[in-house]
Amino acid sequence: MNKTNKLLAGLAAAVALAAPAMAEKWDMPMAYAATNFHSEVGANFAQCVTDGTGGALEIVTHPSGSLYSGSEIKRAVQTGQANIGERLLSAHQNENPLYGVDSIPFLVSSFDEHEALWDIAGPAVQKVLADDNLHYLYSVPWPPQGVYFNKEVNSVADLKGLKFRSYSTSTARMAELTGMLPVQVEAAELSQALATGVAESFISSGATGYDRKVWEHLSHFYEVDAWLPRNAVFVNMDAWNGLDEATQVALTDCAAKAKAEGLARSKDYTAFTLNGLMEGGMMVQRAGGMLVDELKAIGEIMTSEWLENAGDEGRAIIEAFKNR
Ligand code: PCA
Repeated sequence: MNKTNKLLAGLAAAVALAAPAMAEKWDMPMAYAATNFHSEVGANFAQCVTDGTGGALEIVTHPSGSLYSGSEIKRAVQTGQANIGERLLSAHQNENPLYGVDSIPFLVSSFDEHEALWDIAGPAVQKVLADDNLHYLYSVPWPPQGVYFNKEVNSVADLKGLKFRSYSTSTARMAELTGMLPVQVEAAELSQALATGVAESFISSGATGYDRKVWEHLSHFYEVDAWLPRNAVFVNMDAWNGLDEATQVALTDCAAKAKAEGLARSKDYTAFTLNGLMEGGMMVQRAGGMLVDELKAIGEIMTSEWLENAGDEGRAIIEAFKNR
C-alpha cells in the first residue's frame, strides 16, 4: 500500500467507526382503526423496537388500512413490498385451514380457553407462516364474537335473506348455512357498507362495532361468544434473515411485551366497547336459547368441515386442546 492508499484506508476505517450502522425504516401496515387496541399496541411495539435498537431500526405503523388494505397486507409482506405488517389470520383460512384454527365455532368462548388453544396451535400456524415467507412475531386475540342486526332476532329463521358482512371463509360459510347472503368487507369499509345497504348484519366483536360506530345503522348486538380470532404481526422472512442478531433479539423482546399488553388490552376493551354500543343506543344482550342452539348446530357442521380440510394435523391440535 502506498502512502495515499494507507491514508485513505485509515480514513475509511475511522469513518466506519464513527458512523452508526445505517439506520433502516420499516413501514408497518395495519388494517384497523388507529384508536383500536391492536393499533395502539402495534404503535407501542414499533416505538419499543425503535428505542431498543437505538434508532438503527425505526418502525412506523400505518393503521386503518391506509398503506395497504387488510386484504392486501399479508401478500405485501410476503413479497417484501412491506417488511412488516399485521393481519387477521383467519381471513387467510382459504389458503390453509390452520389459519382458521381460531374460528372453529364454539370451540372456545373465553380468553383463557382461547389462549390455551393458541398455546397448542401457535407453533403449527408459525410453520405455515414460515412456508409463506413470513417470520411470526406476536399475535393478539379480538374479544369474543357476537352478531349484529338492525332488528330483534330470536332464531335462524329470522336471518333468512339478510345481507351479511363476512371477514373470512368461516364467517361467509356461517352466513350460507343460516340462509344469509355473505359479502366480504374489510372493517375499515364497514360503516360505508352499512350506510349504503351493501350489508345489514355481521359477526364481530363489540370492539369493531364500537370502532365503526355501528349504532348509526344497526339496533341489536347479541353476545354468542362464537370464537376469538387473532391478529398476527409478521416480518418478511428475507428481511428478518437480513437483520443482525441484536436487532432480532430487540424485535423478539418487544414482541413478547406486545403479546402480553395486547391480551390485557383486549380483555379491557371487551366491556368498554359493549358499554359504548349501549351508550350509542343499541340493545346489547346475550342471544336467546333458540338462536344459540341453532347456531351451535351450524357450528357443528362447520367444525366437521374444518376437521376434514385440516386433516391429521388439525385433528391432533383439537384433540390436544380437548385433552389438555
Ligand atoms: N374484528 C375484526 C375481526 C374480528 C373482530 O372482532 C373485523 O370485524 O374485521
